[in-house]
Order: sequence, then C-alpha cells, then structure tokens
Amino acid sequence: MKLIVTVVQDKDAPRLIEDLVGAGFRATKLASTGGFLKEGNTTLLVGVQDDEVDKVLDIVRATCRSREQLVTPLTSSGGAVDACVPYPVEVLVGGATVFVLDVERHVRI
Ligand code: 2BA
Repeated sequence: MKLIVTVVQDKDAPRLIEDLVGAGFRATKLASTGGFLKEGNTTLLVGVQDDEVDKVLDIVRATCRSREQLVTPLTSSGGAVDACVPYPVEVLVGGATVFVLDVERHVRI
C-alpha cells in the first residue's frame, strides 16, 4: 500500500477531491501553508493499493495546473534604501507537489 501526499493550490482542491472520491478513492484534506509564499495551500492524503498510484497521479495531472504568482520579497533592514526597494517577482507555483510513501501498516477500526 502507498500513501500519496499531494500539495496543491487551494483553487484546485475542491475539484481534485471530487474527482478522486468520484473515482472511488478515499482522501483526507489538510489545510497547509507553503513555506516560501506563506500562503494557504491544500495537502491531500490518499491511501491506495500499489497498482492504483498511477491512476491517482493521472487525476492530479488532469485537475491541477501551474499558475504564476507575484511575490514581493521582504526588504533587508539597514541597507541603502535604493538597494532594498522590493520589486515583485513572479514565481511559477506548480500544479501539484506529490510524494508517494510506502505504508508499513494500515488499520481501519
Ligand atoms: P511554497 O513553499 O509557498 O512555494 C511556492 C512556490 O514558490 C513553489 O512552487 C516554487 O515555485 C517557489 N519556491 C519555493 N521555494 C523557493 C525557493 N527557495 N526559491 C525560489 N522559489 C521558491 P512549487 O515548487 O510548485 O511548490 C508549491 C508548494 O508545494 C510549496 O509552497 C510547498 O507548500 C509545497 N512543496 C513544494 N516542494 C516541497 C518539498 N520539497 N517539501 C515539502 N513541501 C513542498
């Protein structure tokens, strides 16, 4: 068995959950925050049989998309003002960051 941990953008989460559950998978949604942007995102836990991993990845690929986001870097304190003016920069936030982990034991009580 595998545990698929998927970090996605909040905008894509409702449809992804709907499509996963619609395809017969079980999913747990966690509210999470990206370490870099410090903005909310969604982490899904999906426990599946080994041969179902690719099907889940196909659903994630079909549902989640990359988006460009403007980020304003924090200024450093103490430097010359003109060297520290924070210009927004664009980062490409991925459609999904996926980790596939081996599950040692799965018990439903
Ligand atoms: P954040 O950490 O908020 O990162 C959002 C986006 O900012 C990233 O998109 C990437 O394009 C950019 N970024 C992140 N760290 C950066 C850095 N040190 N320098 C420059 N740009 C940086 P994604 O790579 O698609 O990641 C989307 C979200 O997935 C992340 O949100 C984080 O919550 C999660 N994530 C990504 N990689 C991860 C990892 N190795 N471990 C745990 N969570 C991860």
